[in-house]
Amino acid sequence: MNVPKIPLGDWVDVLVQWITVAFAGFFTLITTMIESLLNIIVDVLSAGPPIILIIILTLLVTYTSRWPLGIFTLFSLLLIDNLGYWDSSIQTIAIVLLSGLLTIIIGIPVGIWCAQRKTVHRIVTPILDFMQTMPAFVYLIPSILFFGIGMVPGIIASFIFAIAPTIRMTNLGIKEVPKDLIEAADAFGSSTSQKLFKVQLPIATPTIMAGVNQSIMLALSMVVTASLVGAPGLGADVYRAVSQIDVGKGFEAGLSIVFIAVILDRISQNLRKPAYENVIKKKIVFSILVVLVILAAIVTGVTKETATKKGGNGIGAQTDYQIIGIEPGAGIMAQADRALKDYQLDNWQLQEGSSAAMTAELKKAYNQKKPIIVTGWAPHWMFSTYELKFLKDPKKSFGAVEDIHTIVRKGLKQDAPGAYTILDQFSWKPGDMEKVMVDIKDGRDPAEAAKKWINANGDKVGNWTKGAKAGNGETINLVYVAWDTEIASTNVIAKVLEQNGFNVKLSQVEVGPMFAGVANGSVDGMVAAWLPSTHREYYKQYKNDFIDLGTNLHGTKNGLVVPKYMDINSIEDLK
Ligand code: PBE
Repeated sequence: MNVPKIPLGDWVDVLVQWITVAFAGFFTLITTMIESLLNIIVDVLSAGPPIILIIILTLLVTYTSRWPLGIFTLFSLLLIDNLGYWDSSIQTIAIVLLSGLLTIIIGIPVGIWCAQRKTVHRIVTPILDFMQTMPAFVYLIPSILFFGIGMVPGIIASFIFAIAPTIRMTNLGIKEVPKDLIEAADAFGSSTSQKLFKVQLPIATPTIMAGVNQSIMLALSMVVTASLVGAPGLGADVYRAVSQIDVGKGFEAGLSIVFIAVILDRISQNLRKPAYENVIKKKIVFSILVVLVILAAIVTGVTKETATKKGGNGIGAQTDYQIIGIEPGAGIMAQADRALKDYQLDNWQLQEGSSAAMTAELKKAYNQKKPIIVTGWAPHWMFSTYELKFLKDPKKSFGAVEDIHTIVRKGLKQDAPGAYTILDQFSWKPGDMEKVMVDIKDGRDPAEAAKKWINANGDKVGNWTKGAKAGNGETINLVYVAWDTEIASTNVIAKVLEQNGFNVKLSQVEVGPMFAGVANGSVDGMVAAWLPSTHREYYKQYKNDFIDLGTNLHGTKNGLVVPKYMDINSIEDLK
């Protein structure tokens, strides 16, 4: 059939673009509100030394769910602290509590409304179905554009993902209230709100609480996903472990998530009917909790006043002392960390996220002429799209001009000599790569952009394929990381291999797995090793297990990048 593709994606793009601009003020307001709320929760939770919160949580779990679970809580929290995941855990708990709170504030009223009006129910149900089945990753994209990177888009995405059970269960709970009770209430002439608050809600509470409990668990399950857009906490620890293939750290952080899940689950499940209610009244326990929270808030308020402020109106204050980074495993992140130390930028924070989130942030700030500092590298389309500059790096924390190497698995030469030769002869210039990158950034499909460049550069491609034995449909597996540079190079070399008789499969992975995959022979090769500095650690770890075919591009550069309208020139100016 010859029906043209419906540009659904383009329409959504335009819509989101429009919303981003039209509601910019509104989004800033929400961002500030959520950020301050979250800061308050984090401050309250970390008011005293960890042991205080550990004891309080232990007592609370004991009270709601009996002493064996109390003991479990005590030991698991002590273990988390001992392993060094306490701060991350606090951040994770704060994120979950806040998204939980939002689901309650919004979810319960909507659920009630659904129960009271058939039409509302009919409209809301399919929306909920949609929200729950749309992969949660997808929400992260507009979230970044609306709310920037950091915890706010994470909270919003968790909220959307988690709210459904609260709405559904509230609706269900109220509908299941026995008819005769309602009739009795009606017979006594109660108003709708009397009926709701005195009869329906009390009876529906267990069901509603079951919904809230599920929502909290769903919010917790979002923490790893949310770390892709820079939400801090245990999720970020897990993500970091994955991208550096650090099994030990991954296990520790994962285990901490499990502990916190159990604790939050038991508290929220049994809060309504605590195990030891007959020993101490619920009211007393809640009052003590409220007093503690207020006390903690006062304590942190006071210490904050006296603490030395980061403040000032220099570049730090304008950018909130944040440097927008990319994937935690990227070499440039380790270099940026080193820069923070080399230049003694103790106040500054390197925000983890992804390359896509970084360029989205850059675009947003640039369009509003706001100050922003990102980890950037050349060649990159951002330099031809925006007016940007590298900050000078006199201490060479980011290394010097580098090369990109092609690396293949052992044995490829024997198994697919033609592909080996092509990969070995593959070599081009930063300008070439940038052309492909700009094309992709302008919306061309990567494979198409690669084909276009190949067609226009037959001479260069001819040199790569010279003397290579054509393939016989052998499969060649290439890996790459979703950096703009590597999306371009990998697609070009893949097309060339395809045109020479190979069946190329591309897999997008994190940087650690990319090196590990080639080293253990589960994939055939990659064209993305930045050397000698950027990927030094990965290279050192695996260099005996793969074959380095040498440089495919010379002249890359890493560093901190800012728009030209900012009037700083060197990393030293950040002090
Ligand atoms: N980069 C692009 C990568 C290598 C390619 C600079 C973001 C890194 O830092 O690991």
